[in-house]
Amino acid sequence: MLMLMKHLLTIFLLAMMAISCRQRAGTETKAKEKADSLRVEPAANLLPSKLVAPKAVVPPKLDGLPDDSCWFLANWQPIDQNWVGQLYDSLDFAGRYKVAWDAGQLYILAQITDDTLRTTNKPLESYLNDDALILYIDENHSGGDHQYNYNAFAYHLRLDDRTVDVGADSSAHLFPGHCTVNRNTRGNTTTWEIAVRLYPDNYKDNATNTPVELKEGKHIGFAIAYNDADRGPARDNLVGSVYIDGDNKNIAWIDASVFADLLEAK
Ligand SMILES: [Ca+2]
Ligand SMILES: [Ca+2]
Ligand SMILES: [Ca+2]
Ligand SMILES: [Ca+2]
Repeated sequence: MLMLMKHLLTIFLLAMMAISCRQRAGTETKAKEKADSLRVEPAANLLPSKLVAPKAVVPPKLDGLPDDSCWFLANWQPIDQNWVGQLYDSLDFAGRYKVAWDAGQLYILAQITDDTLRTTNKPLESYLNDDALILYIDENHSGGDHQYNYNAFAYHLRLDDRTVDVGADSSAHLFPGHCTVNRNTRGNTTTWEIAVRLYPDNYKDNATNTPVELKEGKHIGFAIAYNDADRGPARDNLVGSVYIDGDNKNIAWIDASVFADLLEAK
């Protein structure tokens, strides 16, 4: 009899423990659901910017003139998101761009209105304080951190024809040969025509790196911005092509997740 009671008591205690565990698990699930519902995702993730780039059957002639056949196929996209700086007007800065591609390179046409063009002969020290067109390129559209690595590139195309990005050693470096650039300035408007080779995230400094081949249906992460320096010692504005949520909008040089999803179409 005593054995039977002990047995029943054991079963009762085990049943109570099981019920308690289930209740606790349920409470944890509810707490997680509540936390998930309260979490505000970056708008860039909720509403990812999407771009479609046509294939350039004939590569554009990089002469700063927008009369190539691929530019008639591509749509203008705005550069109108003020990531850094005070309000500006359309005399101070206005910008728009188009993108096309072929197997070898990505092509960008940018039309930039800027009231004062300024550069120095110190590309590595002053690349943030001089006028520059910046291309943000994430070859495999992985998103994520690219601050001090080559998960993505942020090419600062300068008016002195040099290209600067931050390297894996966290210092600014020149990246000759990655971008071919030509410009044509009339009045306050400069037309930039650029070809870019896309390097994969296993890019190595001081080594032979092979650019990837582009093809129809491939997605890359892409954004473009203009670093507008006019008369002060530092830049006045950094104006980009993608909406960035939150107070700190100067994150495209760090986080490739804010780039637009660019599809290489027919
Ligand atoms: Ca041209
Ligand atoms: Ca300006
Ligand atoms: Ca990447
Ligand atoms: Ca300027």
